[in-house]
Amino acid sequence: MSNSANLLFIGLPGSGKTTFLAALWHVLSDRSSSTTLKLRKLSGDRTYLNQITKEWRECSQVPRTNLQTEQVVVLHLDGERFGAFDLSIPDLAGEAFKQQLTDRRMSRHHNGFVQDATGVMLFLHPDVQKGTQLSVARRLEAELSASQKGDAATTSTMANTWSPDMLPTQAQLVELLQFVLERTQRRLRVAVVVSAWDLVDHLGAPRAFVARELPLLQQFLEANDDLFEHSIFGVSAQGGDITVEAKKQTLLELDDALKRIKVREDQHTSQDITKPIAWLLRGR
Ligand SMILES: Nc1nc2c(ncn2[C@@H]2O[C@H](COP(=O)(O)OP(=O)(O)OP(=O)(O)O)[C@@H](O)[C@H]2O)c(=O)[nH]1
Ligand SMILES: [Mg+2]
Repeated sequence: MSNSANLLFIGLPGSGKTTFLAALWHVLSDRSSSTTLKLRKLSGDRTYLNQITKEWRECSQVPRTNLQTEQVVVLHLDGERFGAFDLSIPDLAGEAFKQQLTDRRMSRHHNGFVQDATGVMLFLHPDVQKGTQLSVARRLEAELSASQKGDAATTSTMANTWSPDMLPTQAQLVELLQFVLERTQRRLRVAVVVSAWDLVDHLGAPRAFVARELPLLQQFLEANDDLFEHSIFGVSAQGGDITVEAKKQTLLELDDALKRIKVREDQHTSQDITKPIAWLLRGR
């Protein structure tokens, strides 16, 4: 295995990319738990990681990433059967991915990250109801019947106000994956991470969740197994909903912040947040 690797985190705004990185850095720098990947040494500029991890430890919301605050994080790691290697992960802004959907193009900057990527982590927040439920079906029906009636005023506002937000989340995620796949010759691994897993853990395994809530995404993942391998993880990086004061207090009172983290794959749950990364890197 070569001694460097690059991952690409993709996901819409608020899908949990920065929170994952913050929890990952806590676990790696704390070094007290047994994880598949471990921190080999501290070096380079860790200002950004330390800042987001401080927020994470205090159960405060990590700041939203925007085009100005995007950073590339470099981790010096080690792991059994991995050897020593340096892992780069850019923390990109969900806004930039939305922009890809609107513009139908990718910035040169992002394209560079795609070319370098050895694996892709696709984040989605489990609150995917928006854009997939009856509300959207009803609105589309209303718009269709307005256009059939030749209601010019309604149809012209429709045309003017179309935005990628009107696409169901699962269609947006398939598009984002397609943008990446079109631009790479490699056979990538894709780890789908359902973030905020604590909110939906009682509903079953991550794979079943995706099959039920995002069937188009699931079909896309399965139908393209000749292009890429995928796996689905449920990750609670924060441990619970910090906007609920009582929940936040419970999280803050834990004797060890590590206990907030849960990673589920099929029926197996652990606290090892490096697992999805290790799975991606085994594909190299
Ligand atoms: N309940 C719960 N909520 C979480 C968890 N992890 C993240 N969240 C919430 O989900 C949202 C994700 O936020 P970010 O991590 O900033 O998402 P992001 O993908 O970096 O977003 P952008 O920077 O806008 O691209 C926040 O509101 C978090 O509080 C979790 O483990 N449990
Ligand atoms: Mg972010």
